[in-house]
Amino acid sequence: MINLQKLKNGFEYLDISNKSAHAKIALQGAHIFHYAPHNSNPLLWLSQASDFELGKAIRGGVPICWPWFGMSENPELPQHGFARTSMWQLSASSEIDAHTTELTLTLKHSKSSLKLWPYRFELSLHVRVSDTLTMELKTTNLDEKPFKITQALHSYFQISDISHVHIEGLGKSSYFDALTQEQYQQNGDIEFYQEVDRIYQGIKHEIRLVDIKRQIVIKNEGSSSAVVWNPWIEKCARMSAMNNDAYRTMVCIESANALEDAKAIAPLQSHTLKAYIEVTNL
Ligand code: TA6
Repeated sequence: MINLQKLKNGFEYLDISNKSAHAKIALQGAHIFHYAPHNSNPLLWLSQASDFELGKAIRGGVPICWPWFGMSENPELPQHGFARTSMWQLSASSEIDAHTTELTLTLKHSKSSLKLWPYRFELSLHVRVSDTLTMELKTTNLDEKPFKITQALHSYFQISDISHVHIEGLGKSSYFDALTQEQYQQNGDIEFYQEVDRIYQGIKHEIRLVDIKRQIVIKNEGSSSAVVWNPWIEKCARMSAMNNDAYRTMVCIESANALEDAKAIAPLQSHTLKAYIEVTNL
């Protein structure tokens, strides 16, 4: 079942339920802010202090960072681009079977987008809600000139506690550390003892977020970079829409095209970034 819901302030989202899972997707930002297969607690973390306000990104779920990840060269432009605060359209939906629902949300260039980024485009997010979650973010260049994008499906995952989790699958990758602005080599699993904000590069394998009772597996296509982020104590206290202890129950593993994994897209060509997320109970 797909229901359009509206909060008192006008904020609209799609409530999707089938025999395998429950999900919620805001029309602003095509932002998935809840996903729970029926055999598991929610996979996505959502801040208890999150604002559901028009023009402000939800803190949690899967913000879409596009057409740039992080800061643009022009510091006056919004961090992580404008897609996450733009209003998208539901362009297709289908209940494939009792266990599977598919939807497509679309964003096109507009007068306001052209002021921020001077290209005509179509961006679509195809979502498959079932016992796994699949997101396909397709960028099509509708302009006469080529353009280059960096992007991320900035997934916030719900965890039992930051001291109980580790990340497998990035053990042989190099990464750019956004905190020191230096390049390092990862050796072994990632554990968290301090703020982590890294762009892993040259990724060829699936990534596993291992918690006490479950493991979340992330498989990406059209991407060779992934961001791992936890703000830790001080940054968490400074962050908007985040309680002081929120860093304990979330970690971001973001399916990305960042740094040298940026994508140049020629006129009338497309690029698709795909993330496939599943949970297994341990
Ligand atoms: O992906 C990591 C990151 O770029 C961090 O540096 C960080 O502050 C964060 O995303 C959240 O950004 P936001 O713009 O949503 O506050």
